[in-house]
Amino acid sequence: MSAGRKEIREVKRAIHPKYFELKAEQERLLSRRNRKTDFYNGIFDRYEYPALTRDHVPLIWRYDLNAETNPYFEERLGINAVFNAGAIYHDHKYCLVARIEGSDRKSFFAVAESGNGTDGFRFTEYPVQLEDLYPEEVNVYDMRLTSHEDGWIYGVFCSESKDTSVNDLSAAVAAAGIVRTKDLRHWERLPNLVTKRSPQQRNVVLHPEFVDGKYAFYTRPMDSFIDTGSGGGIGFGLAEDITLAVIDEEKILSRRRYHQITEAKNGECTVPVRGKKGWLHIAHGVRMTAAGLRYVLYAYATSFEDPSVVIAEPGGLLLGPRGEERVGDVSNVVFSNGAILEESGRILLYYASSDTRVHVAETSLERLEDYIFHTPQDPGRSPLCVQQRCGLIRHNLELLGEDL
Ligand code: M1P
Repeated sequence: MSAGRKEIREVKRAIHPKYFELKAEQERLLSRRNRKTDFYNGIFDRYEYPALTRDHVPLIWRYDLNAETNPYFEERLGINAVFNAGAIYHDHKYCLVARIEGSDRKSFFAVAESGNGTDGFRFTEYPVQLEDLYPEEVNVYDMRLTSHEDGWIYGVFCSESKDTSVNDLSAAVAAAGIVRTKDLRHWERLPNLVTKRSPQQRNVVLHPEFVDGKYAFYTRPMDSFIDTGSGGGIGFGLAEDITLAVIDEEKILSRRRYHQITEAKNGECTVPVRGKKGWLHIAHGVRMTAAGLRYVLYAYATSFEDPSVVIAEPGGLLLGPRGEERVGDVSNVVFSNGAILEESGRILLYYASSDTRVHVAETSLERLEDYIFHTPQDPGRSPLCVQQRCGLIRHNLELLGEDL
């Protein structure tokens, strides 16, 4: 036997046999085809299997394969969850930049690619290795990807640091981090966004086009890390220079409202897409319940002339957690940071459930626009909601030719 062959055999012998068993199992998961469920509401279709879970994370990111140094084949660097993924169609592939949370509670980003956008997502070789610009930064998460008209793909994410100004161990400060790339492999980190009037920011999304020649951001002004406090909802602000982005003024466009789905807080989710009548937005709304915070997705539209002006705001939620989606690390949550609009008009919406896994739902530009412009607004009070529903019933009884 040649020396080279002997070496290969020895290296293989050093690999723990359990690796090959788990690898075959993972391969079955990664090659499993996804399909639409029977769920029907006319607005979107849900797919049966999550697009990404912690079980999709490569084994070589988690285990030391060496049988000598890892005789029990223990997971050395565990993964807790894979969720809140930014999404983009790039280089003929559907790409997600997922938030991966390690067992140590710190999150990082990794790119997963699929040929069809609904199944077969595989992580690329290494996680994203962000430039370490801020020594005080402890955690990063929730990247939104914007293909901007300036030619770059931007990633805007939450950069979290400990709040050292107060005597509270869990106090934190959230800011918007910014990176840019041309290939989803090499990332240039830019300074964090500065919002002069808001002490904290999360859920910041970059608009894909210049507005008045400036970079336009959807923001979420907050007084503190968890509570938005005086922050009235989703904000909008302009920055002259993306390499040193500063927003002087934020205008609130999608407001929090008492006894609506946005009462506790809300935030922009996906990068808005151009419809026929306006920019179509998907956001999340949060309310407090006896079981804790409940997160759902909602939609609205803004004007082409001024994307900070809301022109349609359907009442209620677009998508809420159902069945198994309700349970996870942070239960009763659906959250999204990414959707892909295909040339055909098909939209794939990637949403995470309960901060645990990533699902895919499908709609089209026409269907989403119809939903946004023709779903009635929330009338704000129960008696008005009853009137609204009775109006629909009368209309249908008339159509059916039945007694009113
Ligand atoms: O746990 C639910 C979500 O909580 C935060 O969102 P928001 O800032 O709107 O409260 C984020 O940490 C998000 O990642 C998480 O999914």
